Amino acid sequence: MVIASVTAESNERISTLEYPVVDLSWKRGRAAELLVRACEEFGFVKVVNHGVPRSDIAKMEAEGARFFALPPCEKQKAGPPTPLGYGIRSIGFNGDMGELEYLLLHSNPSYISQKAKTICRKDPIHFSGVVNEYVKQVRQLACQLLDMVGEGLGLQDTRVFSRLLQDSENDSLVRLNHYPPWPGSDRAGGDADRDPAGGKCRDKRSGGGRIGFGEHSDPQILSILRSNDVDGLQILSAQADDGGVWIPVPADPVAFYVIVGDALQAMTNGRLVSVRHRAMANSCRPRTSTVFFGAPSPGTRITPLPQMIKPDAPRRYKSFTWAEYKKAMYSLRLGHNRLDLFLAD
Ligand code: GA4
Repeated sequence: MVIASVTAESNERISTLEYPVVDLSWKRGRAAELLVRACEEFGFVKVVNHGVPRSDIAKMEAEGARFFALPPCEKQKAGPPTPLGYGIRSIGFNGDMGELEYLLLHSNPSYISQKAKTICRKDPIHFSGVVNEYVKQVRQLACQLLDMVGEGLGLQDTRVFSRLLQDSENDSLVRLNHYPPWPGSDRAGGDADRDPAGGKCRDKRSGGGRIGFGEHSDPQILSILRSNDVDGLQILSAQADDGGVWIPVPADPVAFYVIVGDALQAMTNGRLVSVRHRAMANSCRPRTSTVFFGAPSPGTRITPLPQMIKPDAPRRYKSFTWAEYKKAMYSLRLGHNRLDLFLAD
């Protein structure tokens, strides 16, 4: 695994932090091994040479930009979030707030074509075509990565994870986020400010600042994220001494970022970890991101795979359905460690 490093500045210190990168043009066995290591150590990996056509990415980005540029009253027609739909600042049902607006959609084509009528009234067929193609490509990437995880873990049934995302009843979602520019970012005391040398806008890499989407883990199996060229994503590295350090992950619009979700942590009996992460909204330029959340069908039972339970790795989680997990997550705050509710006795 290639380890990329970033230098983070905060008021207290300057440190070099690392995150893993896997190139899908590497030999499959080697890439699978390194992918598993990244998911064990970080629960996160940047993936390059992923094979998703640039044109599909560009079309999806253009649809997001078109929607978020609409007047507020037009965007509201696709809301309020139930949790699906258009939302602004409010996240979930329990008072979580962030500096963003978003479209949260089910990945099912019939849902998308229905919802497209409120999102893109001029050409709903074009909108749903673009989203469906993007979802198809990114789901394929998620399945390829999950098969590699199955191989890297040495499972006999290497498709055990990807099958869940291919189920016709799968509950996968797609989310378009728009983090507005921060007008305060050029003022003294702002977390992002003007570069004194060039007068250009720059992002500071860590420390305080404006939260776009607060600290959380993703509940699903695997999330596939990409963004425009504006920084903001941070992952929490578990460190024994100070309870974790925020690692800023520099934006790379041609890469995808892979995030292990709670369901994959449970199925691997804690061997792969669902990474806590957040999005900062510190830049004087708008940040946009698109996330595919790969989830099983509501009735699927999430349970540690028997091969993952060993004398030195006793069973850590109870068995629960995805519907039960969703019920729990929507009754809790964003930052809750919800998987802890399902620890084995
Ligand atoms: C976090 C990951 C995904 O964005 C999401 C979020 C969901 C929502 O925005 O509706 C949740 C959050 C996320 C976890 C806890 C609950 C549900 C907001 C919230 C407070 C779409 C998801 O699946 O879980």
